[in-house]
Order: sequence, then C-alpha cells, then structure tokens
Amino acid sequence: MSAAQAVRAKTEELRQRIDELDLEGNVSDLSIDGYTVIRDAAPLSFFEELRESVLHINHRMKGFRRFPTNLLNEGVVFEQAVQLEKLNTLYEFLLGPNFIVSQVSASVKRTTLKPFAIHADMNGYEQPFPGHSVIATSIFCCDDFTEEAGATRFVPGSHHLRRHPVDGEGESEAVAVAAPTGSIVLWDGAMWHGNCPRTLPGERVVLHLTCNRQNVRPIESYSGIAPEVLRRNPPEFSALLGLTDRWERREMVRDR
Ligand SMILES: O=C(O)CCC(=O)C(=O)O
Repeated sequence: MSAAQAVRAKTEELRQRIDELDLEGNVSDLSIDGYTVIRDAAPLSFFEELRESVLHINHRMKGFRRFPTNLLNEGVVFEQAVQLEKLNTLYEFLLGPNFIVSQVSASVKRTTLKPFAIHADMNGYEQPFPGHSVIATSIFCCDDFTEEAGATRFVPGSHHLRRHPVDGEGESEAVAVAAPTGSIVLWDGAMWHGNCPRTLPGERVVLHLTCNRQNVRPIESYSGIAPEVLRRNPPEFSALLGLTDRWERREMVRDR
C-alpha cells in the first residue's frame, strides 16, 4: 500500500467510526462553531470518581490556586480519561491520527464574581495560527454547566480568525455553554474562550485535557511516568503519550 493509500484508508476508517459512534453532529459543531458538547462519553460513575479524585488532590494541595498538572500519575481514573473512544475519535478528527496527550490538569471553581478572561489556547504560537488544528482542549464536566454555575464561554466561529484575541476582544460576544454533568466539552485550540463568574454556591469540578498534533511539543513530559501505569494499560496508551515516537531523538547519533 502506498503512503497516500494508507492515509486514505485511515481517513475512511475514521469516517466510519464517526458514523458508528453517532458523532456527525459533533464534527459539524467543531467545523462551524469550533467547539462541541459530547454526551455519554463515559458512564456517570466515571465522572463521580473523577470528581472525588480531583477534590482529593485539591484538598491535599490545600485548595490549589494554580491548576495541578501531570495527573496521569494520580490514579486509574485519569488514565481512563485519556482513552475514551468518543472523545479520542473527535481528537483524531481535529488533530489527525497519532495525536498525543499534552497536559492532564484539573480545576475547582467556587463562588466568585471573577470570570476567566477570553483567550486562545495556542500558547507559544505567533500569528497567523496554522490553517489546521494543532492543539485541542477538552473539559470533563463533573458538575452541571450553566452560566450561573461558571460554565466555559465561547465566541462561536472565532477559530476561523487564526489569531489571539487582543484588548478584550470577544468578551461581549462570548456565550456560556450548557452541558449536563457527564458531558465533555471539546474545542479547537484556536477558539476564543474563557469562563463565566460562578454565582451559585458549591463547586464546579473539571478535568482539563489538552492534546496536540503528533509533531507539536507537549506541555508535560511522560518519560518519568510510573512504570506500573504503562504496565496496566495497552500499548496504544504509550503511543498516546508520545513514548513510541520514532522521531524523538535525545542524542546525536552518527550513522554507521
Ligand atoms: O475553566 C473553563 O471553563 C475554561 C478553561 C480554559 O479556559 C482553558 O482550559 O483554557
């Protein structure tokens, strides 16, 4: 099979998977608006366990102010989070086959009048951004997302601009996403987004998962991941972490 035929076969296989998993609507949301809400990506019990684990880390870190990162060493539920079929099919749609995990992080938003300012996740990128998606972020909703609950807010279609917002651009156009507990919200890294103030009591607990196209440098390094984490997961897990990347070179080695 030629390289071109292999690429076509992968595209056909992805198209079939999108059909089988009933993700056509999500694909058009991502293309037109730049973000989508994925329903039933995992059982509710998974989101309950995730919530408990994030709150446990939050407690251990004395109510972290900065997002904690490198959560793949924090338990099986985080390993499961990076291997969900529906989500990873949509990551593949955005970032191509062999996309890699870049960061696994979490946040707990309590009652506050402070919104998260509008920004794009294209850290390290000058402008214009590449014409295709290179980074994509998802948020796992362990609580209901409404405007009052402090939901993520988006400027629909802003990913088409291929640049960062400046001087408060997008603040007045952003709309809160509505998503029930158990949803995952996924967006193109070029999307302009932030979050809303939380006027409700209680906490909004979420996992943040950033993935990259395979040739984009990840934020986290997994070379030091606990060996038992690799042992208890399939080989595809190591590939997701970029550990089987045949272009990764740590040394300059002369050809013989
Ligand atoms: O917390 C949110 O809803 C949005 C988070 C965010 O802006 C991000 O992860 O880049």
